[in-house]
Amino acid sequence: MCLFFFFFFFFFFARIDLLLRLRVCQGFERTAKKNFGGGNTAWEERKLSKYETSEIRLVEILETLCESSSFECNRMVEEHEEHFETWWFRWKTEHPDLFKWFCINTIKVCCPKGTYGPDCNACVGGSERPCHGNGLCDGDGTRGGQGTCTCNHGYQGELCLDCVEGYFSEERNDTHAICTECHTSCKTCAGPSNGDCEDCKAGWEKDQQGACIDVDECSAQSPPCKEDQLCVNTDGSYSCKACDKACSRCRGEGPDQCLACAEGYQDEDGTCADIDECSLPERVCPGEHRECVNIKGSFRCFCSSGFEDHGGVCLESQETEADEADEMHTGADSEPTSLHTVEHEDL
Ligand SMILES: *[C@@H]1O[C@H](CO)[C@@H](O)[C@H](O)[C@H]1NC(C)=O
Ligand SMILES: [Ca+2]
Repeated sequence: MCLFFFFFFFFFFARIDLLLRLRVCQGFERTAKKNFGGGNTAWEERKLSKYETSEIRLVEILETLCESSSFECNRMVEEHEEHFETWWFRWKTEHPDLFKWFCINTIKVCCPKGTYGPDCNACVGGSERPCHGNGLCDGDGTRGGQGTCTCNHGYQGELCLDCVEGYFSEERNDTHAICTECHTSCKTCAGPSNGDCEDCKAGWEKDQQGACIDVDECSAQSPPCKEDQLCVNTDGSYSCKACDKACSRCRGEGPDQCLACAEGYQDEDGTCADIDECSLPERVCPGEHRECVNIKGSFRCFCSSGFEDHGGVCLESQETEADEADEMHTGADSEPTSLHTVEHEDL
């Protein structure tokens, strides 16, 4: 009869339902422990009184087993009310752990910790320390899964006793393994320091003592950055930073670290400074009614107030004053830029 119930249960209820029950049961474990022992001494002390062993008390407790919002949990408790009654009046002294009695042994939706599958077999590595303490057992505590291990970071192998590349074995026997990360400079290693590297990672090389040290890419024969960039060496790598815009080549940050000045700048006491083209003896904005504005690294030409550009010539404006500002043009590159914008640019 019991066997019949077992098969009925497993073959006539959908698998989804089983997963749902498992979830409910796992949540149920906490409340069951809280209400029925697992160190609940208050209950232990009071359980001999008439009230504490009464059906009224059972009903009260069943009402607190589920969150009122959990439809699935309440449905399951209702569905198995008889089981709870049986346990309450017959088994709770012998099997005080309701979760174990109900979820694992009676309705069989869970397995004890460290076991998995329909028959609650021990996980790989044993039920005491599944995966030798270095991984997760597939299906642990459920009636499903394969019992195989997904190893924690740093560990590998069916038994999670081997170290992955970049980790070394600190301790190892048939049942215990501790894998520790190598020094950041090592690709593979036998110990924790950079002197314990077997191979260096890219960006590191062995020194005369055999320890992995940073490669200074910036001092190489042909440095890796562009001509107008500053090369910055870092541990295991390097970076390229744009030089100050006053420099065309540089040895550091700032306009005083230029090796050569950029166009529109000139050396003044060791610093590359902007050239004020507008104050050069030679006029850079030729033509009548044309004015010059100096900007950093360059300059702009535009027609004077009340004039506008017509094919490179500044002619008296025919439009109202309000429009004039918008209509003013720059000279040399003849980009339509208003005076307003020019005045704010880098000045
Ligand atoms: C393996 O190592 C662990 C931890 O060092 C130790 O507790 C255990 O007894 C060892 N087992 C064997 C078989 O040597
Ligand atoms: Ca480097």
